[in-house]
Amino acid sequence: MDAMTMRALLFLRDAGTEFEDVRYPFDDSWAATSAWLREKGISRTGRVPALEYHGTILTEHIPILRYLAWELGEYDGRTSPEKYIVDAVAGIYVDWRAKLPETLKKFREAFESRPRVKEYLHAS
Ligand SMILES: N[C@@H](CCC(=O)N[C@@H](CS)C(=O)NCC(=O)O)C(=O)O
Repeated sequence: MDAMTMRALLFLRDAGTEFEDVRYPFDDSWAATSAWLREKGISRTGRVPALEYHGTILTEHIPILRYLAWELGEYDGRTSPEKYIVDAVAGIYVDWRAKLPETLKKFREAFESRPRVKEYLHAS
């Protein structure tokens, strides 16, 4: 399961909300599945996570979490300063998440360029 879907599922579990967990294989069949999800109106973007909540289709994991927080009356701040903190942390997370692939790529390159790792990788 991808990390974005995991966050939405953890949120639903923590909130004690009952839900049906439907998963799709992320393999060669994904392009057809994604088109089918769009066609059926299950996901507007053809991406996951997608949540149907009381008849409303929600995509984009952070807006899904915000929507659930508003609906449940939990997890969001109560005052403007509290709401600001929740939003600021979400903004920092979104920025961090956007840079993650690049960060992981750099980390992998640095790791794989270490002499012993290089030697191990090129053995056999
Ligand atoms: N901005 C979206 C991104 C969702 C996303 O990229 N989901 C991936 C799984 S982690 C996906 O559906 N990838 C398949 C695709 O892009 O066709 C969000 O925050 O929920």
